Amino acid sequence: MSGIVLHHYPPSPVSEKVRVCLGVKGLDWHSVIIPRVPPKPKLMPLTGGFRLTPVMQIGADIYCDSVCIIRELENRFPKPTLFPDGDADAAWAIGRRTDQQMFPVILAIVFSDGVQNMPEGFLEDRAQLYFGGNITIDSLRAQLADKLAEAHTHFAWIEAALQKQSFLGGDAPGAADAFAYYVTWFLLGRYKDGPAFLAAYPNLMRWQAAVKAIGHGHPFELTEDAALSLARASEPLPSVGINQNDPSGFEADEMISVRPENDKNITTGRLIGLSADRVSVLRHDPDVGPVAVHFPRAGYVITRVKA
Ligand SMILES: N[C@@H](CCC(=O)N[C@@H](CS)C(=O)NCC(=O)O)C(=O)O
Repeated sequence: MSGIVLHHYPPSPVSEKVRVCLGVKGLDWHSVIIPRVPPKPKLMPLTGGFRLTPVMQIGADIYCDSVCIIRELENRFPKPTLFPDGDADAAWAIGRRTDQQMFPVILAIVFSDGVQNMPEGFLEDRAQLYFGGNITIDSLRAQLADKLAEAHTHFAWIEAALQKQSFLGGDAPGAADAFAYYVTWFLLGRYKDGPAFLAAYPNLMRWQAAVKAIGHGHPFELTEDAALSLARASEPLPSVGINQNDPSGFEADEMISVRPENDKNITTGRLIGLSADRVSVLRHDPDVGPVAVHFPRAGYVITRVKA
């Protein structure tokens, strides 16, 4: 077994991005289904506060955010690569575009359809997380035409990119496909007019069927309690050093807190790793003992905790 534990839930689009990468690599992994809204009492001992989905665990190392997860998958399981054309930067640029420009637009479109069969508190929670609190279904409906127009701009670009090649990185699938697929999957599956909207893009529809056919590798169900036991029985990997050129001036072993730019929940711990791509803290949890929690550097706010 690979040792990978993915904490996720099936309808999570960002988790779908990671599941496709697991499929491209053909990995086996443990699947832990977590709640769709807080509280997430059995995830918190691992992340120390971070509540977004997905989270990847390998032993006592916890990887928060799909960007951090996918980088770690490529580090630990390099073959087959997620960057078949050798241009990882180009793939990550597509990822930034789909995460930062497309995902918010698709969210607004999907939510304008209303939310049926959702857990209690779902709409209030997501309104706060994604729209800063001040939205209603009616206000989203009022913007729908603009959001659909913006979505066309992005999907037309994917359609054009797929004109002469099977996948976004060439003949073989990779991370760029996962990055563009998850927003397509979200629109197709959760917006009632999504299939009609995307029917205008034949290359994209052919491609999305091919990415879907890749699957998710080999998931095996695991309970949240079993995942906590795995962390308890493991030691985090050794720290990886501090980038002295980081503009923050943070030093090894300082107590810091880390949170996503769009969320108030913080994770506090001792700084054990800082690079251009990643910030890592070590925390001691009463339930599971020492855990290293890793985040992307970009898009996260790091604060020094006063002693
Ligand atoms: N930047 C994060 C975004 C993750 C995200 O927004 N995930 C959604 C689910 S698709 C989420 O966390 N929703 C709230 C929740 O699951 O509690 C990443 O790439 O992992």
